[in-house]
Amino acid sequence: MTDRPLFRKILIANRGEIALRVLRACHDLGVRAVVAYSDADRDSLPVRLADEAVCIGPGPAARSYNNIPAIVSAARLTGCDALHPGYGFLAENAYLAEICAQVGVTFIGPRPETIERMGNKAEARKLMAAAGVPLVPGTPGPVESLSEARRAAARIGYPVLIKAVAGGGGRGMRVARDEGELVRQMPVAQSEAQAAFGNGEVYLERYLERPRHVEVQVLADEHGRIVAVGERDCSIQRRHQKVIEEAPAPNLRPETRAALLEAAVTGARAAGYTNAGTLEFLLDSDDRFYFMEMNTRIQVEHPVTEMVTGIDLVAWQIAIAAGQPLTIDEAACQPVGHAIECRITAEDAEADFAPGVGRVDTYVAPGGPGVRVDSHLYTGYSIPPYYDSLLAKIIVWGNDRDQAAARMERALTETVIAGVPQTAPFLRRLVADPAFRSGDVHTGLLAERMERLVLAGGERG
Ligand code: MV4
Repeated sequence: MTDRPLFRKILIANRGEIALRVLRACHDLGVRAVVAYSDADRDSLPVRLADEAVCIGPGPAARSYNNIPAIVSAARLTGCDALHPGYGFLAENAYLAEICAQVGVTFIGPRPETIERMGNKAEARKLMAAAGVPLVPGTPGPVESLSEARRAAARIGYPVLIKAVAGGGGRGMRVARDEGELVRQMPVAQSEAQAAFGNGEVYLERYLERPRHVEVQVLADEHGRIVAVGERDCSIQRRHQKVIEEAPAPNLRPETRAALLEAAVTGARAAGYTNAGTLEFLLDSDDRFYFMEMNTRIQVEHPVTEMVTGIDLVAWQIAIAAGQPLTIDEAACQPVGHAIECRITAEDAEADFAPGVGRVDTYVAPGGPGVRVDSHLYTGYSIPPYYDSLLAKIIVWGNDRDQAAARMERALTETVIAGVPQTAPFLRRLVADPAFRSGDVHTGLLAERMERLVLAGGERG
């Protein structure tokens, strides 16, 4: 990268650990940064460490972190020539990207049309199918009648999954294991979809039993160069929230991995993609993979990819947005060792993960060889009630998966977060669980092991 700063000043339109992560990338690159914050985040670490900070509104996100006029005004008034949206909030809002372009602020992300196109999940699937990226066998669009559903299910093969066209995040899905179940479940699924999403349309897919969630990180510059930086396994989820992520994906055959990364590059190219993005796939027990959706932002779990490649993904987001050419190749993306991330949240694992707020009376972060902590916590910090419950991401690196897991157990044991409920003790039991240690991970694992993980409650604290 060059001597001249990539940008004069970047507005960070986010909060918490990701605001801090982006701020650190700015400082590593020699770019000044302004943190846009809500009243509730006035005393936060990213505000304290920023070169400048600007208040954009009251605590509720609708009036601050999701308020496009307030954010774009903040960028203009502080003389920023670029904006980083982080993840969540407006990170995948095509209007924000469009308005930034109109007022001469570079949006650090893909083009507005790309965000829009990938945000429409049906259109994204169509585009990927046309590019030759595999999809789960299913109906191309909504099924109108019961007889159409029966014909389609017979062609797809049972079990089938009935999915709401307007659904997402796992909501509005029903399994039918035979034609009798299909006939019974179709009307239920349709009326549920109508009630939940205001759209009763459903489509069918072959139901994959206990699939894995494997996603591919891509970087694409504005000169046509696209690389797959590697894959992450994010199968350890609770109610569609990721809990543990790792790179590389364990027990993946080299030829499957190569085909997956190639499919991701093909998909990103077909989408005309630029900047950092992630293609999500489901992987079945026969190692077949199927495209699910594309995320047009930096993701929470990006550090595991950084730990095994040494590539700074956020710095590349900024460099790409400044028009720099991508100078990394497939060889630079070969993973070295293994990385695992645990998300510590302010939830009570013994009380069905009820969220808590309040003051962090003591915070002691883990450290030592191979440990990275991405967190905005400090002793005395008060968790505001308005936002998500993520407190800290512990990311560890090891020569292999066993060493990484052992280090994660150590790091979680060292971690002290007192005064609020927090999931570090739960995560330590999960990382120690033989089902996780086996590497035979899948999206049903956490639910299957939950009973023994929360019953081992004597180790709290
Ligand atoms: C599936 C599936 C099995 N078969 N589709 C859940 C969220 C949504 N975006 C896709 N999801 C699933 N789709 C077929 N045809 C299982 C899931 C699924 C899942 C996927 C990814 C990560 C965690 C999951 C947990 C339960 C179910």
